[in-house]
Amino acid sequence: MVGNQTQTLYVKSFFAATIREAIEQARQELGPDALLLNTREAPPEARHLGAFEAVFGGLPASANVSAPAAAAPEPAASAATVAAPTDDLRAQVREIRDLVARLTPYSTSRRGESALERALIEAEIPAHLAREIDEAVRQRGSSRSVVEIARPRSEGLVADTAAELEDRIEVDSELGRVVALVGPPGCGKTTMLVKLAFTEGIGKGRPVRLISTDTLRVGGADQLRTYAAILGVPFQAVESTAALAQAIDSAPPQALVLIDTAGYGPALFDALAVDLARYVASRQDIDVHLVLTATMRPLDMERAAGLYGEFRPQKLMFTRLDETSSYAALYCEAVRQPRPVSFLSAGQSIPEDIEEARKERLVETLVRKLPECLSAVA
Ligand SMILES: Nc1nc2c(ncn2[C@@H]2O[C@H](COP(=O)(O)OP(=O)(O)OP(=O)(O)O)[C@@H](O)[C@H]2O)c(=O)[nH]1
Ligand SMILES: [Mg+2]
Repeated sequence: MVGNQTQTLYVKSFFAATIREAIEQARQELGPDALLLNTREAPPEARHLGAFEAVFGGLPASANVSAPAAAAPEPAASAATVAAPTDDLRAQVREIRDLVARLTPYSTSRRGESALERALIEAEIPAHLAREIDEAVRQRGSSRSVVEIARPRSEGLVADTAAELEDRIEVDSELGRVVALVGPPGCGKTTMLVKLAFTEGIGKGRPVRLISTDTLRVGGADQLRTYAAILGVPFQAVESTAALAQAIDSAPPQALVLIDTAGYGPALFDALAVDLARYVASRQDIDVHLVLTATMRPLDMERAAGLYGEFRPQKLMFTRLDETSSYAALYCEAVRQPRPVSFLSAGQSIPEDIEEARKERLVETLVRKLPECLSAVA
């Protein structure tokens, strides 16, 4: 292993029995900022130093290179080249790093799209978001150390993409004292509410109060009334916002108050839900969660979110994760909103099928599909 430097840009060769060893030596000596410029079999005149050569470039500030600035070049057989004509060498180094990153699988451009971008689209991520994620992953790639860049394609790219996907969403399973679930008909509000009563109330030794505002439909409140009886917790069906206010305010301060609402489609929402929505939105102490199903099409999710936006939900819940093999739609809705995801449901069993939202879980199907999608578009 030999080399020399100027005070500006240096280029240095490392020789070893394998390329990996040469890169590791370079990393130890030069640190993570040095750039891998080339690897090759060692030329005959340097073969005695090692079978392979890894050529690195960088700025002296980032390297532990001991030769003085004016050191004379070493003999040709083992010497590295020196070059550095411009003032803005840091910019040059960045450029070279980007170039190296572009030569790696972070972007294997064809028809203007990168492989990752096309793989994300294949995994049902909309084109504009796929492009943004691809760009961000490329940035991550270009700021990685050369050794990491040199890692096999799948490891680095999938790990960077998973990290980028996770960074774009929030999770928060902290419940307020008073919680209301709102959302389209049949999305799983009542079922989720009962699961919460079990796990977040009774399971944690906390008193629970169940309230249903679903009193316009015949038998609307009966399901929750029955569960309240099974759980042995107080239940109240309220027919007006005044009655709702009274029910909330009369609950003990330490109680978890869970409010169920009826689901209304666009045709009935204005007539039947707006008063309740305005009241709920006006109360700062109500923690409103919008419940959507993982099986909804992205546009339908967006429309439902628009309609139920009247309630000013602070968080999102997703149900029916068990009924789909792709979480792309729910992931994109969580990114689009952007509101934290609180709880997930992947089945009908009460209380088993509830889980606190975790980022890895929300990107799980996308990350699992990625290697397959990458090889499909390669
Ligand atoms: N497969 C599956 N079914 C679910 C899940 N969550 C709820 N369900 C089922 O979906 C159906 C509707 O659930 P509800 O809790 O009554 O839905 P809702 O939002 O209260 O319905 P409305 O009050 O009519 O608006 C029930 O049969 C539930 O068992 C889930 O995560 N997976
Ligand atoms: Mg219901």
